[in-house]
Amino acid sequence: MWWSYRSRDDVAAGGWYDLDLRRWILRGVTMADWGDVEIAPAEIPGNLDRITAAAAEILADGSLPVVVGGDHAITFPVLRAFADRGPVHVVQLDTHQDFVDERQGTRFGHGNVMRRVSELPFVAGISQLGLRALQKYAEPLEAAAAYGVRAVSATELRRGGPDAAAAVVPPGAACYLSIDIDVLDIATAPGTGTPEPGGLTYAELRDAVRAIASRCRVIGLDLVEVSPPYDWAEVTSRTAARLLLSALAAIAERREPFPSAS
Ligand SMILES: [Mn+2]
Repeated sequence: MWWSYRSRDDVAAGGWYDLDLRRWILRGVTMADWGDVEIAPAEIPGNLDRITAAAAEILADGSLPVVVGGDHAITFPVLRAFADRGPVHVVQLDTHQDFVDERQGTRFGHGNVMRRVSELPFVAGISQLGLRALQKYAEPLEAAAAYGVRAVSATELRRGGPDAAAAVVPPGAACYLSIDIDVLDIATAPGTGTPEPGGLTYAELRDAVRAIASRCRVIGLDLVEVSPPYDWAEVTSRTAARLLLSALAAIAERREPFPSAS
């Protein structure tokens, strides 16, 4: 999916009146569905390359990539498309750190993704918010700490609210936002592969995203790990869709240009 600030005659952009905010959101903002990236189940490097190429096309168009998954592994290949666009700070909302280097021969799965992201030379830092999973091994914890991850637990985020989210995001920086739906409580987002109790409410997550979007300059985002076959009554899908609209509205209100390729 891509989204453009530029007005386009062929796409209606009337926006929505948000009864909670008491104002119009996303008026004049156009969006378009870029389609799906074709995935071959047994061809991991090729899949990653196709995802990077698709994200690069969206960036070359001058639009904001909004990538919906699916497996959290996609964050790494999407970020590779930003290689020539200056330093990027990554903000991850997730139950898990996803910092495992290798497990059973896998280095590019959804549990490895932030480790691989940390190795990208243009990634200036990583903030992880909403953490609360149980973890068996110390090595990923130590690697994340050694890298200098700015971590905010689920409890810290709940108690500190949007200010706790904003505090770990560098002001004015170009940020890539990665939202793993399992940061929400298991009751709010049951349709995901590794749900956990003790997570955020929808409103807590939305307010954190708004705080992040007003603190830094979001240049791309993904929302991942929504799994419709595991869902009930479209609870997770509807929550994810509404969250994306709220996130895009907050990003649009900053109205700063995207970084161009150097
Ligand atoms: Mn994740």
